Amino acid sequence: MNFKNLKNDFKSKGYFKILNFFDKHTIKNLNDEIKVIAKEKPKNIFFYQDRNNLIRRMEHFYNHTQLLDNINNKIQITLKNIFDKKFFLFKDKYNFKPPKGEGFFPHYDGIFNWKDKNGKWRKGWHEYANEFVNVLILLDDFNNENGPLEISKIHDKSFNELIKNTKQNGTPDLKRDLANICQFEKMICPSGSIVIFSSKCPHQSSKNNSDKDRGSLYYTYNPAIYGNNYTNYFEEKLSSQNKQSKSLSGEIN
Ligand SMILES: O=C(O)CCC(=O)C(=O)O
Repeated sequence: MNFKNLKNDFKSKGYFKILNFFDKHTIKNLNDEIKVIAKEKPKNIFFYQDRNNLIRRMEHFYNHTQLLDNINNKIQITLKNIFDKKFFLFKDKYNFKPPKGEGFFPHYDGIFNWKDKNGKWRKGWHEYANEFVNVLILLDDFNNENGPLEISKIHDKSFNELIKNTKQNGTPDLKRDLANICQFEKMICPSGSIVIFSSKCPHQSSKNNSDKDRGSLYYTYNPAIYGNNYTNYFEEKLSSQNKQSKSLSGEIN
């Protein structure tokens, strides 16, 4: 792995992929553990459904098993090697994409306004930090049929500028005319690969048109200079008055 090249790719495009970062045995164990969690639905793990009542997401689980925690530790070390600075885990999510599971409209991550429990308007994720790095761990192969993640070049601007590019409806979805001029690259990679991308990269995906589940694990980090926000973020998300579900709102194609 050439850390310098990866850092340069991130600087110019806002994303890069590392193929086969985790071995197949680890991926199988992860898939098995996630199946058990999804079945047992522990109380402190949060589950979200789409408008077709399919379970599409779970959050707040990284310390539920030793393996999930080890994955986080390994990624933190890798981020430090690539970016020469320490990162804290900001949030974790697992996206379920069953056959016919809908895609995601083009969006940034964390660029939306939300009302806190006292009725005060707050600035998306940027209440907690000004830089976020998403790490996607592919738990299944991503191919043309199963609605792979698609990423476009970073819009490296401030929250106040980026929010003007969004629909400003409580989601970070991009305005249609802007989304139309983004050039999205499909992340076609084998399971075990990881994709590292800035939250300021527009990204989208289409419906899962295959007959198999497609799972993806996302760990999002902020540089350590912004502190450890994991607990605070989830507490405030739960008590937020903004109940608009981020992007589980419809297929795009
Ligand atoms: O898993 C996908 O299809 C895309 C996920 C995504 O864009 C998100 O969760 O922000």
